[in-house]
Amino acid sequence: MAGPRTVLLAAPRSFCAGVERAIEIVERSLAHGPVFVRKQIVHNTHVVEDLGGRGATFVDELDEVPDGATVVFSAHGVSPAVRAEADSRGLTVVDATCPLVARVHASARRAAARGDTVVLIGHPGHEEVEGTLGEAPGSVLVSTVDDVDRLSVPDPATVTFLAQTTLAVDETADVVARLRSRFPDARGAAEEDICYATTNRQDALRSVASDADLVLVVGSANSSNSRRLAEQAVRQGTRAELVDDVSHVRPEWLAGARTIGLTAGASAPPGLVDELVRALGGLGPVTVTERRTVAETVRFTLPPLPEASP
Ligand code: 0CJ
Ligand code: F3S
Repeated sequence: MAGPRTVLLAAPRSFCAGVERAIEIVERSLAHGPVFVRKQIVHNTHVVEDLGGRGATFVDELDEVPDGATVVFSAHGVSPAVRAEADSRGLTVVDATCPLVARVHASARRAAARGDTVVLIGHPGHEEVEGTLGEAPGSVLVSTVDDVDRLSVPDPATVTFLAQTTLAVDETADVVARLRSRFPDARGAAEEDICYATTNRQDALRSVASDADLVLVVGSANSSNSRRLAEQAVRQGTRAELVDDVSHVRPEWLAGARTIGLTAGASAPPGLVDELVRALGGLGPVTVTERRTVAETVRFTLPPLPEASP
């Protein structure tokens, strides 16, 4: 048995309103007939496995979807080219793009319409970034302050800054500061594109990580917002591990960790956190304390869903 431990639970943690909506969209669509989902509905192996077990078929691209079938677009959004392809194929589209991603897409379209070059702050290859870049042809992606220093745009006076919704708030502030010094006339408040759930989970973890010997983040390796949580704890000087679930926690990580900070990314089911707390309790006496920095009340309405098949 290990000695007494404290678990500091960061709150808010786990599912956000956009993820709850996306999962409900797939669940409700399944009630009407076969459902294909383009990409992972959210970046979480458990969510994808669970919906797969309930009948959803996950595909990488639309050419794997039969003509006339129902396809759900993931929470991360798609580029206009993907929408056009779905239209031309006669697919029934149910759009699970998070409304807060859709808001960034709308900003990108407005910027492109006035002739601005969109400078998007984000991570290369991420699905959300591909969707947003697609909304503004000629847009450019930057991830770091060094990228900003190397950046060249056709006209420095007509630039709009936007950001991926799941970035680290503190790192993004540094990139935006450098962008503003290079392009003082630019439009766009990129920091405001980082969504409430990302910001809240980072704030909550900040208050926990400084008092912890180890931080465990429940989330999948390809989840941007979950990875940002683990990186943030490390920047605060606390060891951190990102785990899909309790089975990935290595006993040696826990050695000497009297206080464990615990959080979960916006795509990680809350039950996985409960499971982890129970498992820690099985190793020795544990005091669990939740530290809440803010109450979340955001809820999103569902989009139109397919009619029941005859
Ligand atoms: O971009 C989003 C709409 C966030 C969705 C929820 O999180 P996740 O892990 O699926 O996506 P990220 O990789 O963007 O954090
Ligand atoms: Fe949307 Fe933010 Fe969640 S963009 S899906 S509310 S992490």
